[in-house]
Amino acid sequence: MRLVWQSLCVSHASRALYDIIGWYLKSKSAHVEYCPGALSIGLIQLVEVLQATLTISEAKMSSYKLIYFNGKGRAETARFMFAVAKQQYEDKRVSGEEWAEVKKSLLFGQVPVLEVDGVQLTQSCAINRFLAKRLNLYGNDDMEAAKIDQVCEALVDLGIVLRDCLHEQDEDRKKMLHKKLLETQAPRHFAGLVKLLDANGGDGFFVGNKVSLADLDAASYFLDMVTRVPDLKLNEPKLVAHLERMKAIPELADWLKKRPESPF
Ligand SMILES: N[C@@H](CCC(=O)N[C@@H](CS)C(=O)NCC(=O)O)C(=O)O
Repeated sequence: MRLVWQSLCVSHASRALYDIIGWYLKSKSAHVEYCPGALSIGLIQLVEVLQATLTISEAKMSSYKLIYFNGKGRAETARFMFAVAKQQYEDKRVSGEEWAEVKKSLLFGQVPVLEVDGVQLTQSCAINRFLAKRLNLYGNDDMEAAKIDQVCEALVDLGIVLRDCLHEQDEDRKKMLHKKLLETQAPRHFAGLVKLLDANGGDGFFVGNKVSLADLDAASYFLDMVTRVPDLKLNEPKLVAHLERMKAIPELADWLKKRPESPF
């Protein structure tokens, strides 16, 4: 994609500034063509538009390979982001036979792993944030990004309790964890999430005025993770309505229709 950086001048000083920025952007990317002189529009807006366009074009031009098992688990939020952003990627699902060999090649011997232009990234939260930034799903500013993190971290906490409960082998302890999850931890987390939705208007997104990592992470949890625990119901109408809104996003609806069957 070719961008034309048109430097504009209101005064000699601003002209110099435009030229410096134009030169800087060109030095950073071969996709910017710097043409001094011409049109007059606001410097800040222009820089913002350029930065956003560069980020998007950088995201679109990279190659992505997501490595996980044939499951939703810790990889599905990333898949939701790829779907909503209409970003191409390789969805590599490692089979049981391949796993021992693949494991040796991974930094922590675990998945998910995201390869970006051949560079390996591990840890689902780091992968999700990286993708959210790349795919313009991380809010409009630092405050929105922090609010998005807030939702994701609450879901991580809930996920820990949920997995503890699922994986516990001791029957008595499993019962105790299950009761605690149903009676204390899930209601507390659900209530907090409803408060965050309410604080943002109640019937839209978790943060700001557009879909973000927070919404897609919540959708992935409530659609897949929560259903794995017997008797755990998403019994907050506002969270159910939020999930329905997410499922209605055409690109996500399309992914949900075509995603492979998987055991978890
Ligand atoms: N903190 C890591 C945990 C990764 C993790 O536990 N991965 C599991 C699958 S969900 C795994 O690779 N298990 C196989 C193994 O450890 O051999 C993350 O969030 O990515």
